[in-house]
Amino acid sequence: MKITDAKIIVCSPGRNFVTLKLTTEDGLVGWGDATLNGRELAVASYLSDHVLPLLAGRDARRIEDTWQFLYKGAYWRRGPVTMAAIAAVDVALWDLLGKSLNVPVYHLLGGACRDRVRVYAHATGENVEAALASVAALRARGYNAIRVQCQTPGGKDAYGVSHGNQPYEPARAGALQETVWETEPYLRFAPQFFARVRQEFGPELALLHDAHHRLRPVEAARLGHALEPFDLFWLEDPTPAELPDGYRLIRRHTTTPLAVGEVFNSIHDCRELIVQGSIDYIRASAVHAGGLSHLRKIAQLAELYGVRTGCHGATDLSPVAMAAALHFGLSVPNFGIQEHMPHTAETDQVFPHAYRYQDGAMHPGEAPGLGVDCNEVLAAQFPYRPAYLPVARLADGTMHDW
Ligand code: EZ4
Ligand code: CO
Repeated sequence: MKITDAKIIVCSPGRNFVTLKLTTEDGLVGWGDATLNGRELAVASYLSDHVLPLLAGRDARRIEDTWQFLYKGAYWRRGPVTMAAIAAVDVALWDLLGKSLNVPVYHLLGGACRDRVRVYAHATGENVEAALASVAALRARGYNAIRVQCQTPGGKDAYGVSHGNQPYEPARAGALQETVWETEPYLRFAPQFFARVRQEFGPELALLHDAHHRLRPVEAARLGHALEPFDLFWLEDPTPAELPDGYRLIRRHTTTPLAVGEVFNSIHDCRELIVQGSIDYIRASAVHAGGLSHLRKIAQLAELYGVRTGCHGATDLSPVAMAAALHFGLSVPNFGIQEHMPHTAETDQVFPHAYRYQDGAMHPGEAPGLGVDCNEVLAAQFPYRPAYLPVARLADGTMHDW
C-alpha cells in the first residue's frame, strides 16, 4: 500500500483550514488536518516543502515508523508547526488503514470503551442575562456540560465572548484585533457569576470555565478556591501552560478540577503536570499534539496517574481532526469529555462527515476510516483569507497572555 501522491488543500469555509490528502497506489485517499490557527501557511509550507517530498513510495501501513521518521528524522523536534504537520500525516495514515481494512478507525485503536462521546458546548454572553440565555439554549439542545464565559461588567472584553449574536469564533479575518484585559474586576466577578449560573440551573449541569492562561498562579489559586462552592467540572488553563510549578501552587490551594494543554504539542509538555498530580484533565488534541499515535501515548501516561482526557475541540480543529478526536474519545479508557464547537454550514459542506451529535454526546459513525471526506471543488470556492487570533493588553498597554 504505497503512498503515490500527497497534496495540501488550504481553504476558508468560514475560517481557515489546512488539509492533507494522501493517495495510495490502490487509489485509496486518506485525510489529515494540519490547521494551526493564525499560522496556517507556516504548516502548509512545512508540509509541502519538507514533508511531502519524503512520503512518495512509503508503505502507508507503517504508521509508527513514519511518525518516528518525521519526528526523529528532522533533528529539530517538537513545536506547533512541526507537530501539526506530523499529525496531519499520522491521521491520514490511520484513515487510510481503516479504509483499506474496511473498518472505522476506533476499531483499530482498540475498539469502543463506551457507546458515545460526551461533549461540552460553549455558552457566551456580553452580560449575565445573555450568558444565562446562552446556557439555557444549549441545555435545550441536550448538552449536559457547558463552558460558560461572560464579559466582566464594565469591562471592554473577555476571553471567549462572542459579539452581535454570532457563534463564538476566536480567529478574526483582516486586521489584528487588540483586546483589553483587567484581572482584578474579573476575579471579583467570576465567583458571583458562577453563583448565579448554579442558582439558575441547579446542581446537575456540568459547568466548565476557561481562564485562557490569563492569571498569575496565586490569582488562579484564589479563583479556584472561590469557585469551589459552585462545583465546576473544570477550570481550564488558569495560568500559562508553561508553568508547571504554577500549577503545583494552584493545586495546593484548591480542589476545583484543573484542565490544561490545548497548546501542548508533545508528551514532554504534559509529563510534569501529569506525574506531579497537578491536573485532572489533559487537553492535548489529535491535530496539535502529533496525531492519534502521539495522543495515545499522552493518554496512556495520563491513565497511569488518574488523569482523564478533555481534548481541545474548538472550530480550529477541522472536521477531519474532529472525527479523529471522536474515534479517539470512543476508544480511550480514561476519557473525560470532548470539547465541541459546531462548524459553519459551509465547513460541514466542504467536509461531509459520518459523525453526529445527539443528546449531549457525539459518535464518529461506522464509515471505514475516519468517516470524513473533503470536497475539493467546493473547497476551492473558499480561498484562504489571512486571519489572526486577537492579542490582549492590560489597560496601560502592557502585552498580556491571550
Ligand atoms: O482560543 O482554539 O478551549 N478552547 C479555546 C479555544 C482557543 C482557540 C485558539 O485557536 O480556548 O477557543
Ligand atoms: Co481553552
